[in-house]
Amino acid sequence: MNNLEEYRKEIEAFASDKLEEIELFRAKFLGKKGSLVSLFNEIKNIPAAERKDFGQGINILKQKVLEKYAELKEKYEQAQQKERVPADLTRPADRITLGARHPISIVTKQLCDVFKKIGYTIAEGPDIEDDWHNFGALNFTPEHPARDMQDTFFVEPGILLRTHTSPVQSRVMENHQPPIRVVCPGRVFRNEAITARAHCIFHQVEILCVDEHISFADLKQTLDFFVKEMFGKERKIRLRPSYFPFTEPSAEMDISCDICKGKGCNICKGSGWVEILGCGMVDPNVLSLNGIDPEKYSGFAIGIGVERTTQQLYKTKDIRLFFENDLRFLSQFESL
Ligand code: 2U9
Repeated sequence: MNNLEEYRKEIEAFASDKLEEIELFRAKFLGKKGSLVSLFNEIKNIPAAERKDFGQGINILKQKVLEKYAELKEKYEQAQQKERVPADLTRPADRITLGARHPISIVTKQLCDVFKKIGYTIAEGPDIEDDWHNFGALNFTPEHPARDMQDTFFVEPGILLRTHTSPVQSRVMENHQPPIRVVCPGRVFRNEAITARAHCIFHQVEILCVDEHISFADLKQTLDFFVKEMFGKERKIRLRPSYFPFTEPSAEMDISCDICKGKGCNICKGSGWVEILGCGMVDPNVLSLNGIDPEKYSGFAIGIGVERTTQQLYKTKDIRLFFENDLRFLSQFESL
């Protein structure tokens, strides 16, 4: 019992503001080889009559140690808190890493902006289309061999992933009478093998102009303006006759290849020219199919492949880079 009294005095007298000493105090009494453990082991040697008081005495000491330890630890932590240097509010903030816009988004916007300058408005439509808007309304009869030109992903019979953005223009004509001047950006899908030059998902920007007295000369003027705005005055262009079910006459427009400067490379298939777009006068039958009087109105349409345009502008050689989400590629583009 005398021992207990000694320990009580020692516990009550203990004081320290050093963490190490506080921890040692706790270990001295409560550790595996601590004084109180030894006292508990003593119980069996104490006469039965005194055993109860002895046991209670040890428990009281244990309680005192725990209280003292908690009190000193709390004081220590409060002191630490006060000593801590306040934050430097004038310190410049950490840099925020800005994401970059995808090159396809950058170029899609540039293409749309060129046409917005001359009075076109943007029209968009669904990626999943019906057979009528993707094919029927654009002069593809059910057995039309041109359907084979665009290998289609079908969702269910009659419902498909659009193979071009032309159904958007069909929907515009369905709902509006001329004058119509729309630019239609969007993602399109074709069941094609993925190579450096082709992908099963790609992007188009299509233009439709329908009004009274629209002629091929208006189309050529618009193409001329577009190429000068987009690629600069020094780029050469050439038009080649072509065929599309929805335009007559139709043409394809090439610009001189900027990657090899006309010498020939894998992008231009060695020709020095890159096909940038297709175009033509809207077939009168397409106007009729979409509720517009071909006797009164005529129009032209232009279809631009965004990936090809982007490759020309940024001199990238492999179309797959646009779809791989590799940050080493994507972070090279501007964020604004
Ligand atoms: C309507 C009427 C006519 C859209 C056109 C093209 C020519 C064309 C290609 C360019 C590159 C597709 O991505 S690409 O492979 N497009 O050549 N597209 S005329 O003509 C239309 C569209 C809608 C109602």
